[in-house]
Amino acid sequence: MGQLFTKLMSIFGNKEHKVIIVGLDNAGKTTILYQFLMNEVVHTAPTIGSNVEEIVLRNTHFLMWDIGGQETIRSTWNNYYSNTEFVILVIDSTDRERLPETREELYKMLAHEDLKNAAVLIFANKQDVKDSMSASEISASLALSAIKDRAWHIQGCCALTGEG
Ligand SMILES: Nc1nc2c(ncn2[C@@H]2O[C@H](COP(=O)(O)OP(=O)(O)OP(=O)(O)O)[C@@H](O)[C@H]2O)c(=O)[nH]1
Ligand SMILES: [Mg+2]
Repeated sequence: MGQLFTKLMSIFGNKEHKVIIVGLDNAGKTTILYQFLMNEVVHTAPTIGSNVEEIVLRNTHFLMWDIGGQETIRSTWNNYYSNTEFVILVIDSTDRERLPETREELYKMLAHEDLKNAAVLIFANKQDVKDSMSASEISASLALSAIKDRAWHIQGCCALTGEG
């Protein structure tokens, strides 16, 4: 039994899961990546291209790709899609004006063949800022309840403290 478990763990436990972190520029993607990696806030500059880190959470290995969110870079997101198991969409909850733009990017991603089996985690980031939109407000604006073809979850968070 023990041996079997060890064998199964060696097959499943060490598998690396590919995660992509996407969202508009300034959403907090890079801050979140390094909060995951080091439990620290790093000083960031806008990401041109991507950052990648291997992160181990409860014995599970994730290869996390943090991709730049500036408009010109968004057209390259699809180069990162193949074999992605989890999409983390980061939203700046203070940025009401650009929520429709995020919504457009989200539904474009969901329609992409390479992401049809990927689960989606949405971080409603910057919850520390007064008057930021709540996770439920964002959920309604993005019509998340209409997503029936995959697992998804929305979570309010603050990348500066790691809360959420
Ligand atoms: N108040 C507050 N500021 C945050 C939070 N998360 C990130 N920031 C700030 O938001 C700014 C942008 O963060 P980044 O992590 O560089 O954003 P990004 O999504 O990687 O941006 P691009 O690389 O341009 O796509 C930085 O000044 C961060 O310190 C948060 O939870 N609360
Ligand atoms: Mg970045």
